[in-house]
Amino acid sequence: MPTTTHLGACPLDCPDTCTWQLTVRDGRAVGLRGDRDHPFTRGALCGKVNRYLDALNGPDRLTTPMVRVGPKGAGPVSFRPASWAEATDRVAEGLRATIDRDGPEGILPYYFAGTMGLVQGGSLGLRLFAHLGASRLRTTICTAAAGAALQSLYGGQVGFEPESIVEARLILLWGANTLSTNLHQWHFVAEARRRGAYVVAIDPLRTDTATRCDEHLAPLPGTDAALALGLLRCVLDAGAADTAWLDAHTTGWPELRSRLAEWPVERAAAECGLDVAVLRRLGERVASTRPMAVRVGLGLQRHAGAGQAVRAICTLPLVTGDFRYAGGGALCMTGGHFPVDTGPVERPPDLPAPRARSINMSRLGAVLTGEADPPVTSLVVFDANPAATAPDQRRVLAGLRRSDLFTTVLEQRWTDTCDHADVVLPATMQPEHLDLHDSYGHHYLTLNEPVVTAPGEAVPNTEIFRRIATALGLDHPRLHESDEDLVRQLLAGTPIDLAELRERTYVRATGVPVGSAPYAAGGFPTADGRARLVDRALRRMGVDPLVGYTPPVEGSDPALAGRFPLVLLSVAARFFLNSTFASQQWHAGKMGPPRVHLHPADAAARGLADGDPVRVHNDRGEFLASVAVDDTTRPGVAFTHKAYWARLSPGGATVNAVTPIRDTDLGGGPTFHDNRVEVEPVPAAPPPGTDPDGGRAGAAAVSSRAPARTR
Ligand SMILES: Nc1nc2c(c(=O)[nH]1)N[C@H]1C(S)=C(S)[C@@H](COP(=O)(O)OP(=O)(O)OC[C@H]3O[C@@H](n4cnc5c(=O)[nH]c(N)nc54)[C@H](O)[C@@H]3O)O[C@H]1N2
Ligand SMILES: Nc1nc2c(c(=O)[nH]1)N[C@H]1C(S)=C(S)[C@@H](COP(=O)(O)OP(=O)(O)OC[C@H]3O[C@@H](n4cnc5c(=O)[nH]c(N)nc54)[C@H](O)[C@@H]3O)O[C@H]1N2
Ligand code: SF4
Ligand SMILES: [Mo]
Repeated sequence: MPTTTHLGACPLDCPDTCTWQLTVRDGRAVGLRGDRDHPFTRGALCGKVNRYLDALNGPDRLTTPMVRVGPKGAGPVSFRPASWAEATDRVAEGLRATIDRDGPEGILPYYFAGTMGLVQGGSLGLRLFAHLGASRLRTTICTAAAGAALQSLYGGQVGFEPESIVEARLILLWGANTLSTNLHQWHFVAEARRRGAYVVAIDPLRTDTATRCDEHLAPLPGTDAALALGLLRCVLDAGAADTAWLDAHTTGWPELRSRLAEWPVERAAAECGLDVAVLRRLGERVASTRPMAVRVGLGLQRHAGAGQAVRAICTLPLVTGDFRYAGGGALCMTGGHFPVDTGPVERPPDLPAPRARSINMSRLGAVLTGEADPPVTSLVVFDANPAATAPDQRRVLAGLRRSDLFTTVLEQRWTDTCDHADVVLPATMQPEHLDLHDSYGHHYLTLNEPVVTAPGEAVPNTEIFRRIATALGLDHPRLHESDEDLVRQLLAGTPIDLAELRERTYVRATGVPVGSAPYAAGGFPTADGRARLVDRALRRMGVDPLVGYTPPVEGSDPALAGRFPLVLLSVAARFFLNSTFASQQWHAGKMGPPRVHLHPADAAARGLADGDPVRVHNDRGEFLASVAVDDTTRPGVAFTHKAYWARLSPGGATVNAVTPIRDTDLGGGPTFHDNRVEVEPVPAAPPPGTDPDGGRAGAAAVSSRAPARTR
């Protein structure tokens, strides 16, 4: 049987957006590897995606529409298969009932980055919901705080060119677990190091990445802005502020310089729980080493003061003048460099779309349990699994179980969210559909074409939305355009054409060459080209216009600390991608059951030994895990991994049972890590595997002796 190979894009929510090479035999994918020629992928995929075919070819793919015939929340037993016609008629009926009773704003589309593709990720679905007048979703769950901070400071999601980091002499990996979440960036960091760069990790946890750096600083969670202000003070005191560059290319340096008078190194160190000498030594290094590259992670923004934190961190290289040099400056996300404008594709000017309210996705649990007026009575979920990933899970699940809520879920496999649906519609996976990908970690645009046969009746999201439009009797041509039409429209404002992309699969899509210093002479995408250390527009949002420090809320609350002494971080898992893969046998086996890592002092204070089953709880809820006792964290700080599935977890709850619904200072992002808990032993219970839904008894299932470090 002939085999063929095809290049395509990894669709997952990861900054690396790899180009992969798929081997296909008889319409079925039989091999997958990284493209050797791609400058960022460099021939390798990550461990989790090396096993992507398990998920693609797995027996758990959804192959037919399903409609609910039993109670909500009971799982697949409550459903029966249905034809596409019956299922989409039901969806149309549900949406119409909401429109008639509550108005179109009673409909809420809930979606995120299950695929990063610009076609399957939003496009036609957003058109349909805009045309209906449905509530608009503010997609805040990941990058809202950093996005707002970067918009304010630099005028957009821009920074140094990531491959150029090889030129840097000092690299700060700030709140970034590069080896786990941005693997392909590591090659360029390692190359810089070979050329003599000094690499520092700034992370409350001693991650694998931190252990591979020259130095690791472990600040208290949520105190990064104080750390950045302390470092800025060192730079000022050393006479190393690049005042000529600041005068020419920024606004607000005189005000910031005055503010630094309030930030002696001693104050900053005390706020961050760091040794003064350590902070001062890093400050001296920052003052004296050019170029410096600050690679900012996304995880550090899940704190109350995240907006100010990202502003302060990204101010550091402005003051040192590092944007003068190739490989110098800061980089959090590269999206702002891409020429693709999704706006006209999501809201074509010739498609009528009434004004509608916006709803913050990070508040889903509150929105579904009373916060929205008029209420949301129709929810359409795609490219997301909120039952596992949204904060305050108890409220999310209570909302999803409302009998007056009509929920449609588009999915590839049965998730916790599907458990609560009225209709589940089977969607294709990446090798089965057409898509176009920009990236938030490099500068290449990638095309992905369908090369294998979808299982059963699964179709792309776009086709599902076309079918729903038809069932609603909506025949505007904009709602029925093909995926190829959509790709052409996405490319319209760019110099790239589809024929070229078809030939080459990926092209460098920005005007920023490798080895360049794009902001050496300012030219930031602000109105006047200057970076804004002061931004008066922030006053209206109740945020200090000047770069400063917003302390954590729960993290620094002494009363709460009495009852819930531990700050709990829930970080990315190496073998999952958010909740994707958490139901796959190989991936779940690599991660093991949920664990909560404690410093030996915190474990001893609670009489806990490695492997003990525990209950992690606060006023919002609880979840079960086993304890890992190691020195990867500091006293008072615990951590676990995000995005296990409730249904597959002991006690039927995950870490999001304890995380809060509370907005970040800027952008309305979630504050998963600004979260206090207590950890206590649970009694030994029946042998593992007896009853996965059996409440606390299930804790035995997680009582495994865990290896010390697993990230
Ligand atoms: N393997 C894998 N890769 C992923 C993902 C995944 O789930 N698994 N998720 C993808 C997604 S959606 C995202 S958003 C990115 C996230 O990418 P990262 O930001 O790299 O990942 P996180 O683990 O969320 O956070 C990074 C580090 O920030 C640290 N941190 C937490 N709070 C603070 C703080 O207050 N200050 C500082 N300095 N550090 C802090 C955490 O301890 C953690 O080690 O990764 C993407 N890549
Ligand atoms: N406690 C805690 N929780 C967190 C975080 C944290 O740090 N701590 N991090 C947050 C972050 S950074 C993020 S980005 C969110 C992510 O939250 P979600 O966006 O909900 O991420 P996933 O869990 O990966 O869910 C993606 C779903 O989309 C589906 N999917 C993929 N491709 C397609 C497609 O083409 N069509 C359809 N219909 N479905 C598709 C996948 O099967 C998967 O179930 O989670 C957040 N949750
Ligand atoms: S998840 Fe990230 S690192 Fe892994 S293959 Fe996909 S893009 Fe590459
Ligand atoms: Mo994310």
